[in-house]
Amino acid sequence: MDHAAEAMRTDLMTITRYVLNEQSRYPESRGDFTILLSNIVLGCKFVCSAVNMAGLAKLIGLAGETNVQGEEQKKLDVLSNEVFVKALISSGRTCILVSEEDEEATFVDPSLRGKYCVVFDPLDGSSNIDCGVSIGTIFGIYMVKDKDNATLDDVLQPGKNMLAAGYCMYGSSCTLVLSTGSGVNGFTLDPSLGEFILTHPDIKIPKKGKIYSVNEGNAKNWDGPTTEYVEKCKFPQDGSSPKSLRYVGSMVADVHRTLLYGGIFLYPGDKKSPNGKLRVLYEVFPMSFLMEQAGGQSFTGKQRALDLVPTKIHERSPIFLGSYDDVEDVKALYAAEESNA
Ligand code: FDP
Repeated sequence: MDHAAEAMRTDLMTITRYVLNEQSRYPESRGDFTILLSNIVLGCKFVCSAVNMAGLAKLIGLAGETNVQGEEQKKLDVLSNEVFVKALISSGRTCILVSEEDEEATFVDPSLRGKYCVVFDPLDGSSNIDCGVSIGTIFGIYMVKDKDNATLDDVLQPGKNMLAAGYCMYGSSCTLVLSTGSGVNGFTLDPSLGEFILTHPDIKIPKKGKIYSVNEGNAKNWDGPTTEYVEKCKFPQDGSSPKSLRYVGSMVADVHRTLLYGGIFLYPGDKKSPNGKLRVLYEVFPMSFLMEQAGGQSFTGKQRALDLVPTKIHERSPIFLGSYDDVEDVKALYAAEESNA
């Protein structure tokens, strides 16, 4: 028997153990972040189990229908939102919540307030639920300035001020990818233990990739640099091989593949939607934070994505993120367009 290998296999690094280890590096820490994170993890486990049941939705009425008992059931995205909002508030560690599902920000009752603001999309890519394609939860965490005088400005901050960001992908396995500002780690849910186990330590995105990921159905309305970039992916002029196209249409799945295999994910602005589709606070920022922490880049077409200062909680922005060199190519095309203007 290989005792060293056996010891490794039985020495499980759960996400809670990982965060507690991180916390021990800060003697002043009182465990608030660990408590907040364990409530986020609880929300992810709940949504994972609900998503796994989605195929049975017609039978048991998970998808906004009436179930066999004649009870009205909530749609999965609405249900996921309720679970996250309740888990976050009950943690006693949050102050302001911004959810994709809620038009207004939630200011937590002063008696339950803590120091963190959480921005999140409880079930991103929800148009994919009914066909069983991977979907996910995305979140970012800020620190409030003064919890007794919290204002929207506490969340309308550039992404570079986030303390942590992550996503949980509900796919062939349930994977939670997290950065607390010192690298990126991936944890996979072991359903038999009900625990997220560290399976992808210190994720680094390849410096250059072989895949581009975009909704090409919008090409007719793209601007010059985006059109030129995608053309270069298909017909490279420098002797390199063309890139492969992969597009799930579910941001968490497309970004997860980009992070692991390298390449670029783009949702550009176009003539119909100059700001693109994706939301700054709970899609663009957390994914950009993870990309940079993994050694990649994220660009809006004008600037580093994490430098953006949102003025509205549901603001959108064009986004190009992924391998360092691939994003560098996009930046060069936008710079060339600007210098020709
Ligand atoms: P969805 O509309 O299914 O909720 O922002 C949401 C999102 O999915 C992303 O997850 C995904 O990357 C994008 O929209 C897909 O948009 P297109 O259908 O326009 O390609």
